[in-house]
Amino acid sequence: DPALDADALRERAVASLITARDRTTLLTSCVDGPDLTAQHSPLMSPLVWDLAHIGNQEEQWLLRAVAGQEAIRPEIDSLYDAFEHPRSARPGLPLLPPEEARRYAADVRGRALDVLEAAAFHGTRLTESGFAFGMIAQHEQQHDETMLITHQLRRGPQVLTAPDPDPVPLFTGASEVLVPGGPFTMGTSDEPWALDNERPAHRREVASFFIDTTPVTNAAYQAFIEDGGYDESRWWTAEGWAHIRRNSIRAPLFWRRDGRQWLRRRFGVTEVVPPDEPVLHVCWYEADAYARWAGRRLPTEAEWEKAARHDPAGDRAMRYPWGDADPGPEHANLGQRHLRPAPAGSYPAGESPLGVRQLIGDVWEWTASDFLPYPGFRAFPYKEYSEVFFGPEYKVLRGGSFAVDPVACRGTFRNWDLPIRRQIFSGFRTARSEDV
Ligand code: AVJ
Ligand code: FE
Repeated sequence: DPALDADALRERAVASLITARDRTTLLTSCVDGPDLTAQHSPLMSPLVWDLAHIGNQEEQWLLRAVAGQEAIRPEIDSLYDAFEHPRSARPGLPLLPPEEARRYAADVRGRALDVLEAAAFHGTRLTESGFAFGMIAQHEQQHDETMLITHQLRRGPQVLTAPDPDPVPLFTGASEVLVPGGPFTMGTSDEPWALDNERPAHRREVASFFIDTTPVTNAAYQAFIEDGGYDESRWWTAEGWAHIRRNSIRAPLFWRRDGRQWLRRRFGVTEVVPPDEPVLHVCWYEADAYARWAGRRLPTEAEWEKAARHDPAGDRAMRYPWGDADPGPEHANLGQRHLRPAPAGSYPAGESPLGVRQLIGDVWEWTASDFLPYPGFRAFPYKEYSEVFFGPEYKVLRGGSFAVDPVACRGTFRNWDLPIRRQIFSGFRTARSEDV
């Protein structure tokens, strides 16, 4: 019944937009005005920029592109165009002050819900299955992750709290599994809200390889540090070695040595680095060097996706490691429900058929691969989402972090960043070829 489908899509779109706005509201109301307009790091926008940018993107896509409405405030478009002004320059712009930014985003949202109420979910690629609404919910959630990064970089007392993940017994399963070689289906052509870079589905040949059953832990990473990992150029690529020397990098971001132990700052609180938790805030160069030190390597993006989606029993590409069901709290640490990764070995209900855990949630996982288009890629609906970033400068991250909402996380979802970046919620797992 197509009418029922439309109701279900409308409900899903409304719920996704509301969940995103609740998160945005929390992240922009837990600090006061000066903290919203301040720049907490040159790597980040002022929070008040993200807030109005969220509203502006929603206005451009849901009100203007989908519904054909006139611009509410055409003069502000350029202020919130990410390509016109680098993040470091945004505090100097005549941005909407916090109250005005809030009102603007709320005004757009009110009108967008009216558009959604009347929307048909077919006819154009933008409205097919509610794509534009899903895209905008994902966009807001991506900025909610960005704003959480800003909160992590901000100096000052704790303003955000969340319960810790449930403790689990120390993981004692196999440390790696063999993923048998052969073709699998990478990417998707039928996930309605998948973004352009995840498309289309295509066959890939992947040789047999071993992959870690859990992300690399702080304890394992500390062993690399204690073994002099940051002092030996042989573990590093030439660029990686130059980068860590030039910037005196000797540990993950936010870590500080205190006698014999490591401390880290996390959302305004200093704590002992928890040994069993996946390592967080490492750049691609650090992940790559650790893997080489361990006699291993980072998985390629195709290997990661095969480990996460391939069902060897049915030669079928699943939406998630556990199957096709939407992520629930039993599957993965997503949605800023917790403000830290869960211990390695958590979420047995979320493991893949071969027994790989925590592929989804907890930490973004660096892969060996550059961010490139799939065969048959078509930019949609705008080149600036993915296409302008394709090339060797950006490395792909997979799987999402604790800060990512389920709406913006799938077995096919692709994230990317520069190999020097580590303010992001990034970790990794390692792999090795079968014949090595
Ligand atoms: C996909 C996370 C790299 O934050 O730069 C937000 C997402 N694109 N607004 C980013 C995005 C436009 C993007 N990443
Ligand atoms: Fe954006």
